[in-house]
Amino acid sequence: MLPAALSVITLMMMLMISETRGELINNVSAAEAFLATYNAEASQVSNRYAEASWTYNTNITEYNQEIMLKERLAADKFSQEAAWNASGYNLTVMDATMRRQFVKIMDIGTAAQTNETKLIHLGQIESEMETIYSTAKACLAPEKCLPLDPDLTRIFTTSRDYDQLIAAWKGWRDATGPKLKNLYTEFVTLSNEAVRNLGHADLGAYWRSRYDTPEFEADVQALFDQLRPLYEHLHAHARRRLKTIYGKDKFPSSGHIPAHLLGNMWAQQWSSLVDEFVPYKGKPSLDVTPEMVHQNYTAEKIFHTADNFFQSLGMIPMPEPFWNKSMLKKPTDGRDVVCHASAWDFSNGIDFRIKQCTDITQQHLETAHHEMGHIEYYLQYKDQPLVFQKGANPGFHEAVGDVIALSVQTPEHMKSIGLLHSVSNDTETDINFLMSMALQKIAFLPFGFLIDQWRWRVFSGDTKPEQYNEHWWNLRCRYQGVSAPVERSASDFDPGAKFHIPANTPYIRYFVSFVIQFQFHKALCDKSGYIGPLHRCDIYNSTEAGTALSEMLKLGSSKPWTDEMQNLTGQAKMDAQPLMDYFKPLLEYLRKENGNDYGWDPICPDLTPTSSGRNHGSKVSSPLTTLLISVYVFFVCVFKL
Ligand code: X8Z
Ligand code: ZN
Repeated sequence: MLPAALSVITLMMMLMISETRGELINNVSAAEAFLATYNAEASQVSNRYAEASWTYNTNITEYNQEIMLKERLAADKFSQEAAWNASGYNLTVMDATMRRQFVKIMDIGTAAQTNETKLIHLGQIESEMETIYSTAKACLAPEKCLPLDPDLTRIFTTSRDYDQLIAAWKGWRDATGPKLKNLYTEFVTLSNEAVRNLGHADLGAYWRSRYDTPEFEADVQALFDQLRPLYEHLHAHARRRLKTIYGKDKFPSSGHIPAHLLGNMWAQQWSSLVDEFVPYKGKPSLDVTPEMVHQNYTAEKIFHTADNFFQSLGMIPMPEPFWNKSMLKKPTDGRDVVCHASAWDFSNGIDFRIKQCTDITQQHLETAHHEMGHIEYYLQYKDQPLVFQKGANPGFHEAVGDVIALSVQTPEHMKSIGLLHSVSNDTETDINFLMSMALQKIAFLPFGFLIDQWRWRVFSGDTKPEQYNEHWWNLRCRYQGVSAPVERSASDFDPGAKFHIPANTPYIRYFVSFVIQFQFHKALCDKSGYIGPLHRCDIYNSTEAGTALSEMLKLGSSKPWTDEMQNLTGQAKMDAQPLMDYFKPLLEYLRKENGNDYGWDPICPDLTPTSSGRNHGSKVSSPLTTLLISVYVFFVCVFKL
């Protein structure tokens, strides 16, 4: 009988690969020897690819791209061969841990493209897209072309000039999307073809398989629906405040917020508008950026602050090579680099690095903790077999640093590290603080949810290339309640203006992380002995919390994530309740403030020049709405209802 832990996909993989094989190897000692050799060789292959990729990421040149692609091909071929060899072993005679390793060795993703020309081409397309994104500059005027980091980002965080923000918003999309669209279409075809060799329906199905949950799509949809009221009420508050800054005439009657007004290139997190959005403006500011600048914070100091927190929990300090080899600042020697922050594991147990174009801001302080969370995970699971050197699921990896940052950002903690001067203990300060956290955490939810809603449909073929941009905006309008500030067309490719699309990084992991990090936070606060409202908990110095977190991180992906969730939190499922509990006082405040003034039309406003007024759109734009109104008018006129 086959063990229950073998998924359908695994079985298909085994069948497809072993179709042409003879007898399977039943000898468990031989399987053990295979794993030992695999681990040693795979670490070396992975290390070489990581080195070449780092060189390219920190110095984008054609030459470095070529070397990186050579190593990627070597790694892909190694994976193919290992998968083939692993498929010769009989999984049914193994214990669960050994079998789990074999299954993971066979699950090689797009490396399963057996046509070498296509495999090489896929690598080229992916690196080409990353180069286009990371070297793009938005031209705000003929002589004024600016990179995303730090220039355009600074415009978004500091400018309140409606037209300048439009120029930056449109300029960035013009500089990225159109150059990426055809490459992306080709990328979709090639990657789908590759993962179909493993029995996955398409690349989206392959990505979702990392969560090992048959109902994963329904689960995330249910979480999103549960959290939707929080976002709707935050959105209404933001819209009201923005109308006072920019004027009501700049807002469509559909209820959407123009996407360039939320302090962020993608309207994904609204923290830079905290001073505009706090309910009680008379209280001291919670934005610590000016204080960081005043105290001459450096990138190094930011990362030492983060390291200090991990150490206070008794967790593993950043090792020496981290401090010597990381790229913590954007180079000033004219080199092009991939500025989007990332954390690197060189698969040799000693070399771990962060690459971040750190700016001295509160947001970068938070990102530094986020990235260091990845490194802490790498350090904790470094002694696991290579295939288990991964997060329990991708959302777990994204959550580690954020959990730490939830404590760091409490006003009491900020005061203890000298970044806030006074912290009063009143309800108004509390609500202001919750608003600042909501701009980071709640504002993000629909964005984190929708990116892969879009991609899953692109990969499945439901969304065709000519519908890419239209479907993107359908989701942005429906879920985020934001609309394009200028007319868009099918030749635009606005998803390409967000790093994770050209870089091919799955995104639902962040939505998952934003939910489960509150589950983790609650569990760790309990372990630390904290009693009180969740949003005021700071686990600093709690070795009980640190030990519990380390125990989980050490396991890597060796156990199902549900077991790890159960161990830490006492329940096996993703659960939005701790997030709801954290923000409960804010939701109560917002419900009162908003009354019935919240929500938006799910359909995008009409932006064509013929529609009434500039950027006004209309709430009655859908044919269905028009029909309903006509029927209503008919009944009113005829029957005098
Ligand atoms: O990409 C990231 C991290 C690297 S894993 C900086 N994040 C997402 C984003 O920037 O879009 C963290 C939050 C969401
Ligand atoms: Zn991350």
